[in-house]
Order: sequence, then structure tokens, then C-alpha cells
Amino acid sequence: MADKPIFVLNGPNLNRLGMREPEIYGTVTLGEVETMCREAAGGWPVRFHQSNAEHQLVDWIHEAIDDGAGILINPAGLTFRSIPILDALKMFPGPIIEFHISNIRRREEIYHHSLVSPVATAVLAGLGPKGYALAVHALLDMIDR
Ligand code: DHK
Repeated sequence: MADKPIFVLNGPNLNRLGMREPEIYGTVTLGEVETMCREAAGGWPVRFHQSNAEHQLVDWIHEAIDDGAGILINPAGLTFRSIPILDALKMFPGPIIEFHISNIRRREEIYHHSLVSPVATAVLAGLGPKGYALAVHALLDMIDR
């Protein structure tokens, strides 16, 4: 049976990666992050998405519920406010890695309380954009277990 894809989902403003506060998020673009994720997946199918719209992220999580093996999600600013994303992730039966480019616990207080962490299998934060590749390896390892 063909491997079910992993979903790499990115929230608001991450389409501006590379230009957005490079001192925090680096100069790597989201397109380069996608390439790194696909390379790290080593042929395992990857569905890579970004949206500034909460409902679109919820729809992709529903797709993962029906067809995905794992979710790697950077909800960005929705991490701290989105009940719909939390509720959708609760339905996902496989491993979930919550990912943040920056160490959100070392930033302003508004970034300290994630609604997603209680349903995440693991949380990675502060590794910079190249951390996405590490997260993909970790997610695939969880799936293979
Ligand atoms: C990205 C964002 O857009 C912020 O809202 C989060 C996260 C941090 C990141 O580090 O990837 O607070």
C-alpha cells in the first residue's frame, strides 16, 4: 500500500518568510523550506501548504485526518488563539509535531501559551527554518515506529 503523505502546514505570515523579521525568522524563504522538507522526506509523499486563513488550515487538517500519516504544523500566530485548529487536530489519529522557527518561550508573553501543545506529540521551537528538515525526520521516525 502506498505511503500516506505527511502534511506540512504553515499559518499566517509565513508566506513572507525570508523578508519578515529576518533577525528572528532568518532569510530562508518558504519555498526553500518546502524544498528542504521534501528532501528530508526522502521520497515519502509530502503535502506542503501555507495559508493566512484559519479555515484553510482546518480544511487541510481534515484532509490529513482522512488521508495523512502525520502532521507537522507551524500555526504561527494562530498557535495562541485558534480553537478551531485545536479541535481539528484532536481528531487526527497520527503523530503531530508542533513547530516554531523561533523559541516562542523566549519571546514576548503573547507567544508563550500554545493551544496546540496539549494535542501535539512533540514540540520543536527555536531551531530556525532549517529545523523543519529535522522535524520531518522526527515525524517519519514516529510513523515508522
Ligand atoms: C511564527 C509566527 O508567525 C509567530 O506568530 C509565532 C512562529 C512564532 C515561529 O517562530 O515560527 O509566534
